[in-house]
Amino acid sequence: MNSDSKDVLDRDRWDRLVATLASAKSIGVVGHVVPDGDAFGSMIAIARSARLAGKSALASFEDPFIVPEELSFLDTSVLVPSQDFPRDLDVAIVVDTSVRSRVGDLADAMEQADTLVVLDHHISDGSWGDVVYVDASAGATTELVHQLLVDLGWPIDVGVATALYTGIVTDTGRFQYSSTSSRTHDIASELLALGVQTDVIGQKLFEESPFGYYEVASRVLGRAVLDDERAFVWSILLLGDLDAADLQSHETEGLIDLVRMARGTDVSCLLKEKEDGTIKGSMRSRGRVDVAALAGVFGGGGHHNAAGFSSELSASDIIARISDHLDSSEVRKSSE
Ligand SMILES: [Mn+2]
Repeated sequence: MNSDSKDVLDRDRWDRLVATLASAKSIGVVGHVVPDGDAFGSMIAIARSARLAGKSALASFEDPFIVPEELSFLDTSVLVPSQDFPRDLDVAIVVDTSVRSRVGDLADAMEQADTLVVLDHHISDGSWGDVVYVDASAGATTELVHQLLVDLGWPIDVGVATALYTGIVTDTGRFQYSSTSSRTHDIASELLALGVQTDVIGQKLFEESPFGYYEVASRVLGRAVLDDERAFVWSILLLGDLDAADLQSHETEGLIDLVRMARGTDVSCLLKEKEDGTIKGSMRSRGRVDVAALAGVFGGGGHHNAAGFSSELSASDIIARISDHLDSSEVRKSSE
């Protein structure tokens, strides 16, 4: 397919997306499990803007129904627990993932809606949803949501703008990852003009943690292993660490940003023990290695520079497999 016909296809998909939402009277937005700033931002921006436009709208996500303290400045009034998600909606829209299993039990309820919409910036096979729009060049799903709300002509007040900005500032690593584009900054500029308080948001998101986080961070950093040969650094968070520090698992999302700091490394991995006996892995790359492909080894996925997976293997087996793949030509090839 040449790029012109791909553009036409994308245009068609986008027009269908806009038309579907424009004609909907009731809309339910769903983010992926354990929503991050982009998922919460996308959910809340769409639901709040839709309400301001006179629609019936709400947002939800899989239990546990927790809004992390660092996102408590968002308009949480549009959020309902997953058991209250309606089954008679005109449109159900999933944001920040395209994968059915990533919304948990809500998938069944979503599929009862007249039209199931997917809006995302992760590469996927596009097999789920009636109306699917995926743009992997977007720095955050909220960049796409912003364009959507503009094209719909729905109101963007300071509450909507704050939600949109939150998705952008978190998913682009404060405007520094390679996914950050001039478009990212253009949108942020518009949002600031609408009254978004970047200093207040920045402090909540990036400059605060519970004191117990110090204990957990010290344990995880103390266990870090540097594999010089493979330019690989990794560590593990044990279940007991959280109890010892009285910390919830959703409060450990930023730990990978500490683990990935080691100079001279390309790839980092943080493993986390889960209650159900599985291990969750977060991976980061400085750009040479495609960690989405690496996460794919365990059935996970993500972006070139940030990806994740869940596994029933032991920690040592997981690290051995990652090491093998870092040695293999396959990963090297995708890194060139
Ligand atoms: Mn995202």
